[in-house]
Amino acid sequence: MTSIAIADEVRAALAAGQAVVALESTILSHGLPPGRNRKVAQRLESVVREAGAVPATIAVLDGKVWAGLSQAQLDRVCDPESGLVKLSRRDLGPAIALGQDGATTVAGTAAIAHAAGIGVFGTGGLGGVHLPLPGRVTSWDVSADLDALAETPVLIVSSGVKSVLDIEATLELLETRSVPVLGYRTDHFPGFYLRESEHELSWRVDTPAQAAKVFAAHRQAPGQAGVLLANPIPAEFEMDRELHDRLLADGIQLLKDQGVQGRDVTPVLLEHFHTASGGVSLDANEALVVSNVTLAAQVAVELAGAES
Ligand code: PSU
Ligand code: MN
Repeated sequence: MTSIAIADEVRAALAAGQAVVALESTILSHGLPPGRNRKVAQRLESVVREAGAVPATIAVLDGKVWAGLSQAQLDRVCDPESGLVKLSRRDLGPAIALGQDGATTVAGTAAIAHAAGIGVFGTGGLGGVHLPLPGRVTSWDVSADLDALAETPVLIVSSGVKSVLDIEATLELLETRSVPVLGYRTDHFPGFYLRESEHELSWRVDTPAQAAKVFAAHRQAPGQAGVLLANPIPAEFEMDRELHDRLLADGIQLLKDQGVQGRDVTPVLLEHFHTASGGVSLDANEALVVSNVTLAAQVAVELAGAES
């Protein structure tokens, strides 16, 4: 792996065996509107600190990979004028070689976090398996987030996958790729804007300490896979199911009408939800990512305590 510029505070925490939490930047640059994204960036770093861990937001700036960003760097990531590209794991080489600015997805962030020695990562929604295009039986749009999870021994906290995805296929693939999925205080896989999907999970944990214990044992077991800790959106921010289903149906139609494909699908769909719901989905998105990042920090603190 290329050299990573690790912020001083992050480096010191890692050297001392203290808790560190990786945060992605695509949710900031491509998942949330300008202005709001900067506030969320600040809030995520604050909740990590309040839980006793050090935040390491990950991005590529001027072709350099960063783990831990300054305030000015966060400004840059959140400014649409900066024109950051969305970087999945495969895009890291080109972005570095060509000296570009880019925001890392879950796949890109997980790879960099692991290379930097950071084991825990909190985010909003994980990429997954898309529904097939009209006329097709299977979809070839499968997020590289799933492969990254299968090949990177990190623990990722998320509230499930976006509602436009095929949840059943996503969970099947995670099973095939030997990624354990733990429900946090739930027996069902969460539905991102909704607390529950109909899909049952094999494993459940009820405390950060239990999650840390599972992750520690998992790392000792054979294989390189990560762990997915699935944390439902806080109850008071769960979206009304009817509104959700209507936005989803309209969103899918919009993607079809505009011929949106590939890496643009997620940002276009999120933007549709945010505008068409009058900001309800935006509040939901912020609440769930704050909750996930808080839980990630609590798990990281437990892990650091167990290892010291
Ligand atoms: N889901 C969200 N918000 C996001 C993303 C997903 O609700 O911002 C971002 C994450 O960075 C995730 C990426 O890793 O989209 C997945 O994109 P794709 O499906 O193109 O792999
Ligand atoms: Mn995709």
